Amino acid sequence: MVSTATKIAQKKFDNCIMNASGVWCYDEKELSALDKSEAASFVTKSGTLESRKGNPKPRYFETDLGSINSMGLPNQGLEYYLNFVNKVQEQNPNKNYFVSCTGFNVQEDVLLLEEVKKSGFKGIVELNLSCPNVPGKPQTGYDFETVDMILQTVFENYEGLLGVKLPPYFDIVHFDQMAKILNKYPLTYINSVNSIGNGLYIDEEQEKVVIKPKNGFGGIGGDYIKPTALANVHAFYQRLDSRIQIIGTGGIKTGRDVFEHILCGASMVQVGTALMKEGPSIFRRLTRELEAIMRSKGYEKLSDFKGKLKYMN
Ligand code: RRO
Repeated sequence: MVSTATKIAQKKFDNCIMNASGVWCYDEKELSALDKSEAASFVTKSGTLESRKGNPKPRYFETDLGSINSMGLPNQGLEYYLNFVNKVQEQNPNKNYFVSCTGFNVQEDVLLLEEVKKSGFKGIVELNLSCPNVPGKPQTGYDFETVDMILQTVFENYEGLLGVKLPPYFDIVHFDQMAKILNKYPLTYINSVNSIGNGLYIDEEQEKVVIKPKNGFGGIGGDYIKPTALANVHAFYQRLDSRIQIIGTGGIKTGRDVFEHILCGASMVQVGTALMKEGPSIFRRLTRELEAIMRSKGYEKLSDFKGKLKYMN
């Protein structure tokens, strides 16, 4: 018997595949569809203190190899997501859920987490430190001192289970520096990676950008980013204390991609662009494909291969 079950912070999930925040999680209708699918769980769109309309459309575009987006954090406000997830949690006491949130400064992060606490939410919070698309706001995850200060302040004020969504890093020194900061805090997990920020996709015939905000610059997802995502998952797997788990996100569209993320050290994986393209039925296909790979290799459970990437001598 092959099992794709996993645990995050001792909470059990009967599968290891779920949505990435921002995809199929904007409102109750989308979240309910995920809840009914074979996804292990769901995470909401990152909620802010007030609801937001986001950037002007078109703000998402699919390419053969992935996607580009500059959504600009459209969301219903954190309160909406907490109310919905708490309701779903009551109906499904054996499932575990994630709520994503993001403030525009550390004071807002603290207020958001107070709201989480007050709501009685029993799941896991994902603090998004890596939105690439709000004009004039740099990605927090690239400012190491600010990440350190935010985590210090957040953990002085919040005792629940909390992970962070990180941008991709591209330099070994940055993996070292960021891991040193992350290891100081009682994080439940890190999620690597958010989209690769500020790419540019061009319609060659029209000689024109394909999304309106920021003159066409946007976060890149899909096939383009799998090698970067795998590198980030594995770099942090090598450097983080084993108490901090890893959720792998980036370029997953087949069971093989899921397998590779887990081989690099992920305990759970999230699907963004491919979920957008295929819809929630993708979770059934990915699960069957992962099971087939595990069966063919004689693996029964994720721990048989998790983090066991081999190097050359
Ligand atoms: O809403 C967005 O534009 C967005 C966010 Br918050 C994020 O974290 N990652 C992304 O690719 N888009």
